[in-house]
Amino acid sequence: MGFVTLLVVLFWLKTLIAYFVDFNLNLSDPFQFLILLLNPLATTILLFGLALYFKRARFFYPFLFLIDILNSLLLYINVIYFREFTDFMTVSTMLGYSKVDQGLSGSSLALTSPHDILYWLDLVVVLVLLATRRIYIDPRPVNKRVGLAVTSAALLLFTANLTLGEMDRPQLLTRTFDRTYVVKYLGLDAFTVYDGIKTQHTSEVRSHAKKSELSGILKFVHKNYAAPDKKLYGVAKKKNVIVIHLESFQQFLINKKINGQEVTPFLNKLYKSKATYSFDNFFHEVGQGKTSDAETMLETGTFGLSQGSLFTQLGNDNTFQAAPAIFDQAGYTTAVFHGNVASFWNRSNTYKNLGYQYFFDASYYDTSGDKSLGYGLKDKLLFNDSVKYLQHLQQPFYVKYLTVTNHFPYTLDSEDSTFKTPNTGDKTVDNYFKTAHYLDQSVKEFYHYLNKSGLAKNSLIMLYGDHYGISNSSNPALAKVLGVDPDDWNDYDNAQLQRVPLMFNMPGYTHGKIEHQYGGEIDVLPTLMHLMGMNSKKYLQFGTDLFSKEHNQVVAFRNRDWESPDYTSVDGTIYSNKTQQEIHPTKAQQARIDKMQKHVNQALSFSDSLNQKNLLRFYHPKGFKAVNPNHYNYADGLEKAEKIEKKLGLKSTSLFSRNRDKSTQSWYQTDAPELHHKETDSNRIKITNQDDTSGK
Ligand code: GP9
Ligand code: MN
Repeated sequence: MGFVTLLVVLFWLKTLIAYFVDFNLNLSDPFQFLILLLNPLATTILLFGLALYFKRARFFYPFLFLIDILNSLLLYINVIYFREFTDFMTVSTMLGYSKVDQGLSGSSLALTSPHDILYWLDLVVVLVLLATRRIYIDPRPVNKRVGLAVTSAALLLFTANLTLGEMDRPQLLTRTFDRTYVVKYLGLDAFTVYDGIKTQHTSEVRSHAKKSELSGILKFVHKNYAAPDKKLYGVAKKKNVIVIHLESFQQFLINKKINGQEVTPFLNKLYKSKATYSFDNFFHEVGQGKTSDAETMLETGTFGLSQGSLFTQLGNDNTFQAAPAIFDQAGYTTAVFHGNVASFWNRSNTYKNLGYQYFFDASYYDTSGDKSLGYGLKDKLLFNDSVKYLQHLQQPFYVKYLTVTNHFPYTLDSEDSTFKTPNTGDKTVDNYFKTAHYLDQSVKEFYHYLNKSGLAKNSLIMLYGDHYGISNSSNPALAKVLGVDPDDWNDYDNAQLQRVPLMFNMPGYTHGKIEHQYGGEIDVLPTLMHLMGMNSKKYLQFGTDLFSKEHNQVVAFRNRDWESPDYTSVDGTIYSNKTQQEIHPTKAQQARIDKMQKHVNQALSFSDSLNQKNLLRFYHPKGFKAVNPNHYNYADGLEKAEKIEKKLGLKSTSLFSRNRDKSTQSWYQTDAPELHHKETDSNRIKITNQDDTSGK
């Protein structure tokens, strides 16, 4: 027992060295610190304790040593891997399956560091002590019950650990937004086992998949296809596409006033502008993958998964025929601007499979001091600080801005806002209006630049809210602001609040209006493609063009609830949208309802099967070139863009070239106070770029 304890303690200390010296785990509070201190213990005791089941010393000692060596090896390869990729090694990387994780570049020797000796020293010292009999080999067998007791204690400790983790991060394992989080809360061993089980499951599903399984999906998709409205097909042909992702932004914010002040005056203007097609019955359809689910639908035309995030679970390996690649092959430059770390939602890997040429993540911006909040660079700075990259991209481009400031818990530094919040008694609800107001100002500043630079008139700007910002549990508090009695609040009301904005703004256009048809995020890609004059028919997309006369107005939610112009279905209960009351359907109504439910079930399960089994690898739309993720590297984006600019010379269409090789930054006006803050060493997020191997 003493010997096992000694090795456990030594291994625990080594793990803490890795946690605090080598891994960037970004601890935000003392509670997380406590969990981190504890989390290596449970699995180490569990594994090392197995040795106690061996009665004979000649098995006990070698087994214990072997476990220690293997576990040290796992820890150490992760230390090395982290130094290069700022991520943990997944099982599929270890087994060499993954398409996007390149091997360690250069010599791994360059990635070692003098203190690495500490990862092995304990084993050497203990061996020497054993050999020189300073540690005495005890031949007496341990009682079997001791082994059982230790195993049970370890399992109990693990349960406690998991509970603490879930308390701090609900749905830690089901959502898995970032590998770092799992290691931070549960430790490296638990992460590896968890990841191994998932990998095994995915690869099993895939290896059994056959090309023939595509045929049912193809039939469903073809039957659903909705032909474009001829008047709108190609209205934005050859224009730039600028996607503005409005984080956690719900439709009720549009035209809302608090204490007599408009919350989002600029977006309200865009919303009713003649240059904009806006939608007032448009719903988000995300599941646990939240932002990444919205991205999945918008980029691929397929749904997120029923559990967790497609980006994290399948993003490394899946075959996609997605917007970035489609635009790329139509001659567009494609890029994402996002002020959070690239590993979040596994974007750095997934974007390569989607075919994004550039990813300007947190490592491209000064996020120090007050310039960022928990999810990254503040929006006003994101738009302003992206100009230096945007202006070097060749036009036409398809670019996406992922904002973050309007994100739970909706805190903002006092210098960023004077907006007077309501007083509902729920801090989340109150502050939501403040950060939404900030987001509105950020977009307004960006538009000023778009107009000044002339980009506006050459672009289609698509704005959308990715998902709710106020969860159902806070909706009763919100009800007061919406002028509804909180006591009358029910599931029907929750469902109605899942509306988010969708706007296609084309400065200079004059036929825009507010559209009332029902639709959801799954419908965006075919709609956008048709506006751009791109045929969507050959792609496997699960939504339909919102402007088409044949557009299907049944909106599928990830949990199989749905929304339609007449009815709302929540958990099997049907409400009439007209009376807002539960109905008990007649036979004829029931038949219609069943038909809608069947459509929803089929769409979701066909989409899941397509993605889970990676069936697009068997599908080859004519003229579409398969994406090779290894062609993309997201380090040195600016250098890459400038090189292309130089090569093209007079033919370069970047803003910078068009402005006679002068920066356009001075056209940008922002009142962000942080602009004048010096760069400091403190940072609210940890920035790293996985593709940057220069060691800068
Ligand atoms: C983080 C951001 C937030 O990078 O996209 O994601 P969410 O928590 O909304 O899914
Ligand atoms: Mn989001």
